[in-house]
Amino acid sequence: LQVEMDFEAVAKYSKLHAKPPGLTLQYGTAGFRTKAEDLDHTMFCMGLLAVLRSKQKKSTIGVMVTASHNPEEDNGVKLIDPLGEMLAPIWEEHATHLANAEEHELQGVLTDICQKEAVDLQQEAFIVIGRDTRSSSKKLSQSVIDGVSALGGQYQDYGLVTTPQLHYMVCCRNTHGSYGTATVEGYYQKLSKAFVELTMQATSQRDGHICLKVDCANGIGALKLKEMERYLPSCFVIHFSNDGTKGELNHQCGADFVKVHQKPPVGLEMKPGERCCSFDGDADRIVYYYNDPAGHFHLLDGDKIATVISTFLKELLVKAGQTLSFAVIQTAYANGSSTRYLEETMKVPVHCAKTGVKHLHHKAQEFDIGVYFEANGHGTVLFSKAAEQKIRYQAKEEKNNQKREAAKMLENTIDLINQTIGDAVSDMLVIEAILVLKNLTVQQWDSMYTDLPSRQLKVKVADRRVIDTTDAERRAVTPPGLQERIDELTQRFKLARAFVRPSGTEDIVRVYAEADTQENADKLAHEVSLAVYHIAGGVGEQPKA
Ligand code: G16
Repeated sequence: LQVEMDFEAVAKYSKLHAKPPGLTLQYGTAGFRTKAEDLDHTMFCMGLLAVLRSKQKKSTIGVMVTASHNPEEDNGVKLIDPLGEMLAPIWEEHATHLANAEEHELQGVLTDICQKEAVDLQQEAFIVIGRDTRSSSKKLSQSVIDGVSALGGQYQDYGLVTTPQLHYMVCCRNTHGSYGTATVEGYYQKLSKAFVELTMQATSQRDGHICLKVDCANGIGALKLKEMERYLPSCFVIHFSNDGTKGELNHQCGADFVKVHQKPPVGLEMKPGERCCSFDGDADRIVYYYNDPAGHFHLLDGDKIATVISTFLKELLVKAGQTLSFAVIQTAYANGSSTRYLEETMKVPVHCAKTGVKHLHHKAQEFDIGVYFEANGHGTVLFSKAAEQKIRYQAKEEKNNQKREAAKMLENTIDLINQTIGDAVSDMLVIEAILVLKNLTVQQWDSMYTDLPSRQLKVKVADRRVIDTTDAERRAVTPPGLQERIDELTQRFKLARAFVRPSGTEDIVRVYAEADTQENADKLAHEVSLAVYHIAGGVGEQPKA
């Protein structure tokens, strides 16, 4: 170590953020998440850790205070790595060690991380901080700031921002502005400019109007989309629901509620055929939906979003004459019909990753163009540096008009997409642009393929870590007997598939089932929940049909 760490400052600050006795937390699917009242100490530790990571990478690191889709009383923290991506796995382990260290162990754990990771303590550290609209977030972000200050880090507090906006800021700062300007205005300007340029290329602008109902989950998405509205063309009319003026965050609304319950959020009235979408609590997920004339609800989830975006991109690549490697990354939750459609009809390679965008993101980086979406609406598109250069060059230099136009559209799409992470606002603009450009109604988009009926359930168990999975979470290896029982149950239904996995954001086990009819999917999901309850140590009431 080149210089000593100021342990006195750490000790002084850490006394103000004492660890709740007996609390152990794990850096989960998207950071730490639990009851807000237990998180003060963890937040302080993440301030400390962000400084070490920043010094090691000689880059700006982000700390976002949010529990995204969880209820209002929860909170959490996500760390953001230099290019706006999720924290590297080995640092997740450091995060867990540090957060769980007792007061007298802090110094040792910090020193250990510095040694293992060759952190140069003389290096300056810069941290950007953001938070969602939860009532606990302001105070918790102050705890992060104390952690940053204790190790002498510099910081900028962006205050209320969506999670993807903070990812964007980190990337802008570390690319010295080449990704964009690191302000919320910079974000609005970049996206709206790309959106206008892209949609200008539409030959068949329906009636020229884009009309969309947006359920903002009573979260940060409402504030930020309202701010952005004035940057969008006036023909883009947004009707806000659950904008935080009265309802509770994520309560009977938002992307997670709509996806899991397969029904519209409260507070949003739908006329047949009207295009609607829901964000989640920190606006990194989006799902679309509409009611048909018979009043049936239709959900267009992350799988349908991945499909329409892939179709659009593939068509443009053909028009531009670009041969770039292309793949779609899904998780075990992807509807079987979507995978079949992508592979068999579109002839696109599909890969299955573990839940958590960090896993999908990583896999998507292996291709020139990697489209990744979780069924819950969390996803984006990644373009390799080489692919981006080729497209930008062609958009400028190509002599053939048709090819150049296609390349320009690809270029605008690159600029419209938030490549750092799934982003509800950016994804929404991409989808709206595609629908205009392809002159598609939401029903036409929906009819690309028909989802297999599915059901998701949650089961409470004493310790969800007893369930261990393999094969991208599609099979359970422990506890003994559970997978055998799931296989046995699945065999009883047609076109059936089911799996279970411990959630990394809530203290529950998730159950997923699909089958030929809704009744069968419901039955299978229920039977599997009972298996989890009995074999994996269920607590409380036995799951009801
Ligand atoms: C987070 C992750 C997502 C994941 C979701 C649920 O979303 O970013 O990738 O799908 O949690 O994870 P789990 O099933 O492990 O609870 P968010 O929107 O809550 O940050």
